[in-house]
Amino acid sequence: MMLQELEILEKEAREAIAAAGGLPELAQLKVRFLGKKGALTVLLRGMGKLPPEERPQVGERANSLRAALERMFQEREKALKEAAAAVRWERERIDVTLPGVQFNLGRKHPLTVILDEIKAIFTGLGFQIATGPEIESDYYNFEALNFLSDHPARDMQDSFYVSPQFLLRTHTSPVQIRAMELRAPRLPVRVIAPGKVFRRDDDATHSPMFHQVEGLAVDRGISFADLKGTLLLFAREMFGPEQRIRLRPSFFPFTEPSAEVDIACIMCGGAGCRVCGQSGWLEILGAGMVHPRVLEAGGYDPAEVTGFAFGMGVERIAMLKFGVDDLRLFFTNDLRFLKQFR
Ligand code: 2NM
Repeated sequence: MMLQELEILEKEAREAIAAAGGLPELAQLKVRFLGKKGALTVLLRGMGKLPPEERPQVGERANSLRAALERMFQEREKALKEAAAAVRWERERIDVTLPGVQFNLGRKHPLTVILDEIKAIFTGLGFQIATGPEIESDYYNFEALNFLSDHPARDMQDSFYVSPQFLLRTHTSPVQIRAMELRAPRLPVRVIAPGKVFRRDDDATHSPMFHQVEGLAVDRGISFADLKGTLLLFAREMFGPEQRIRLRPSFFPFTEPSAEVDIACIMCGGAGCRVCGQSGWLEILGAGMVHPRVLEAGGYDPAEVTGFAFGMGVERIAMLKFGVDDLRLFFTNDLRFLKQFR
């Protein structure tokens, strides 16, 4: 009778263990069949009512059933754990042979490349970098720079005025005036002013916004030779150690004397070609000795100090160095163009 009950219990347990869908369910079944108040324990308590000769056989059967069920629980637990791990692996595994996520590295704009190079050359010579507002007063943009009140550059047609007194700066020279004002009467002054400037033209060779770097050195005894030496060194660092320059007389309101500075053509080396219009020379800079009235506007006494100044267009230098023939390419942001520069 009792053996029969054990048999039924075994069948019931086997089926329940096989059907258990998860570990919590399996743990519950273990309590139900093998726990202190479980089915097997309850059955064994009834052994006392058996005739003594039947007890060993039933006891043996009960013990082996307990061992068999414990083994089944263990195996089922292992199988459920493995199944769960396999599911997790399928869901989380990383296929390292898959192509990576493509991301495009940015890079410097070609004008920034050139601007950074120019800055490095002049900071290496002891110049400091000065910046100032892009909207300037008539005073800083023209008056302090010795432009006469009827100078054509002051014309509404040539500049972007935002009011009768204020305009988008047409050069970075006003930054030099501000730098002198801040530093006077201390010496020396050695600054470069890089930045955006604005003029009212727009064609293949002129953009309404372009970039300039202007330089200024003020001290006792600064000479035109200091200017020439500085510009020659710049040309050689920028265009190669053999680079030659030449200076031609010119005129600017803010310098006297003034000069246009050429470098030997970087295409033909001076022989004459299409790039230099057969002249062998390329104009890259304007320069001169700072006008006494400009030194005065900056807070310096022109009887005590002299200074040189120069200015260059960043786009022009970038076009020459990179062989770009249309200025507008720098501003249309076509990636096919921009990706060609390091
Ligand atoms: C140029 C050419 C010559 C220049 C002058 C000054 C200042 F403010 F110090 F007077 N800064 N830059 C200068 C001189 C700029 O650009 C073609």
